[in-house]
Amino acid sequence: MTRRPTPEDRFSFGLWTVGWEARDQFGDASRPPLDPVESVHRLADLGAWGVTFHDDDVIPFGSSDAERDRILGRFRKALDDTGIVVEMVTTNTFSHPIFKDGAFTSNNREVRRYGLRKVIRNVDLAAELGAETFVMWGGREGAEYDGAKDVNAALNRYREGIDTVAAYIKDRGYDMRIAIEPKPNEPRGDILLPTVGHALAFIAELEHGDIVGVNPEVGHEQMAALNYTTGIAQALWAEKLFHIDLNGQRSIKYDQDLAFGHGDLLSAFFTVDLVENGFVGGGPRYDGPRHFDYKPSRTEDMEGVWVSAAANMSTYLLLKERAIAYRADPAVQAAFEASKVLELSQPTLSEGETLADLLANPAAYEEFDVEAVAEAGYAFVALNQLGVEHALGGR
Ligand code: GLT
Ligand code: MN
Ligand code: MN
Repeated sequence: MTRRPTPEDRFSFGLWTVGWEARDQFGDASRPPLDPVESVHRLADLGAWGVTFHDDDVIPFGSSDAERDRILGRFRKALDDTGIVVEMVTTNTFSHPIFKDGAFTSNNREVRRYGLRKVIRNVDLAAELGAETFVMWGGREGAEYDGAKDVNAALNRYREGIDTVAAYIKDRGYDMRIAIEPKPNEPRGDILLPTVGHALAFIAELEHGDIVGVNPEVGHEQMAALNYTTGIAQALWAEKLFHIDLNGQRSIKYDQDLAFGHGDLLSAFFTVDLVENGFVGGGPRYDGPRHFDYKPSRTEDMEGVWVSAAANMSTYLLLKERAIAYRADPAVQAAFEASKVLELSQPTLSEGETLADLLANPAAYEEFDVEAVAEAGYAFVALNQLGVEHALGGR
């Protein structure tokens, strides 16, 4: 790999990423199980800073309390030995068949109550390990058939579930925020809160929405032909970008979870540009972990798993160098000016100007030379070409 990260880069990985045994809908596992303790050590050796996990990634579903304590003891030792932090924890409410119709929105009330208990138990573990973010990916919260789910009731139950967890976090005084991860479909035919926009609208309806934000994943937006960079931009604008899942996706198809940059590379460049440099005209910044949620392809052996983990970080660092050079280039600054990108930060009405003033101003309308202004181009292609040239290392 051409770039080696350090913990200062704050790269983190889900243990389910490198630990994926590559079992898919059509084939058996192509790799052996990976001990989470080994993953922690290998990721630390590669220069990662943190890990994230589902309860079941570390403690197999159904473990006794004694077994759980023993496993967590070993796991904590690996964290202590390597300095790896647990920045985020999430709950598996999708693998076991009990959750086949969802957890918080299952039609079966007993399942919802069980799901809530599983999540709350995991919030305590997350707090013990110092995680600042608690992700909720409701992969099974949805339906295949429109008649099978009362969406009004489902959203009420979703709200009840998340508000209950958020209230618990506050009650216990945990320094933790919830991040909802949207996804349009897969494994359910349709998943509730399918996009960043749906999730933001949902959060606005919560009682404890102040500690609830989003964890958008590159591929999940791109599966729906949406623009990831624009999605996280709106989440930032709403001050709700609590976490990010970086990976790669090549157009509208099943969720590929490719390594970061192995899908739409130019989109990845502008994602890194936004994360590292912020909005061109200033505004809220993302300062959370750079978290990778990818799957080492089924074709890879164990060596390929670690090569792919390093690839995510190397690509990110390369794009970060390019994005910094892009913003620093006087030609790019001039192109922003020529394209009026910076003018968009100016309020449409002047300070103190009222709508009545605008209505009474002939220069704004009656005398405004619509044809002349309409004739001028915005030179966006020239600006974008500078982005492409920087991304390719050509400048
Ligand atoms: C699952 C999903 C991911 C989510 C994880 C968190 S689990 O692998 O595909 O996108 O981030 O629950
Ligand atoms: Mn995914
Ligand atoms: Mn994800």
